[in-house]
Amino acid sequence: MSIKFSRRMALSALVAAGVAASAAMPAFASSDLIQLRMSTSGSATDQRSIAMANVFGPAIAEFAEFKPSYNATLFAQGTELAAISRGNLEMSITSAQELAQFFPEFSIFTAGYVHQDAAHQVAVFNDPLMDPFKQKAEDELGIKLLSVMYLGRRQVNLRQSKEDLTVVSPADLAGVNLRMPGTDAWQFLGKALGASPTPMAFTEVYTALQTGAVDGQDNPLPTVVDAKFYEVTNQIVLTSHLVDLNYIAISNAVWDEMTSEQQASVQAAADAAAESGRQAQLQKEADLVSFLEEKGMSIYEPDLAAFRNQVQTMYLESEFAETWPEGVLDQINALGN
Ligand code: KDO
Repeated sequence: MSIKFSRRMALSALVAAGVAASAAMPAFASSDLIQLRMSTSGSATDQRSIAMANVFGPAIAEFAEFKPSYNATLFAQGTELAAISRGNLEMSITSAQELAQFFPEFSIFTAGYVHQDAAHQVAVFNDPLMDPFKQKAEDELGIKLLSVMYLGRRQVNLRQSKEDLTVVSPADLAGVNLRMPGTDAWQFLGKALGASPTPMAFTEVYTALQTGAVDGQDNPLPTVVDAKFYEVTNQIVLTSHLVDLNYIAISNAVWDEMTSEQQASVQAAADAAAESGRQAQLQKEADLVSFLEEKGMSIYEPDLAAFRNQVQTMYLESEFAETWPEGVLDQINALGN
């Protein structure tokens, strides 16, 4: 595992140019409504997308046109932040893993078994400990993080039947070719689980599972259902290794052109959308075990202490932990149960 500081430096130059370019090109269309194009790799039926379309968009419709685009059709997964910085996009539903490519310290929010639940994510996001992280994204990337969205507890989802492979501890995942999204922080999480991680964009995962190009993937239960991964896999191991989040991200240049009333409306709309999506996703997580069992999936808990011990130890001994600001992990833990 290596953290690519050199890439970060290269990206800083690109971003500096992009921020300047975006400032010169305000995102106003002839209609005078502020144009807010949002690119996400999520589907239109994902709860985060639904919340943005049904709560965020209508709440700001008086002065802004919210134009979401799904399934990474506008920008490929992981390229949205650079697109916003260059002034080619106004919004995305981004991840800490993507931000960690620019700012390695964001990897603290990507580490397994750090966030405890949805409420803990909100407490962390709204705590002053987040201020330097948010400020850096604004200053160096031209991106404002508006609110935190709940994606859910990531579980290990495999093609093998439970009879052929029962996963009790990380040792059982040795040699398992586990698709993880394509950044260093994601790949490390796959390794920490004991698997052999393979980088792949989300939109390619169904086919890769169907053809056997990978043995499995990890995502929360609502995503397994939304993307129909249950059609091409046989078991889910409830590792809950990452209580996963996304941030609602918006271009700073566009934000700065809004009036303070518009900014307040956008902020309130983002918070309301995040809350609505969070409640919907939590409900789905609770409901979907029986749905998936009816579809023939084996769903079971492994030795959670064994997974937690291995994952936490590997993170603390990693180069990632060296980038975490002093004391922040303790502050995060203190905000939990
Ligand atoms: C994924 O690629 O597995 C992931 O769950 C990563 C998340 O950060 C998020 O981008 C998500 O995909 C997509 O929105 C699809 O749900």
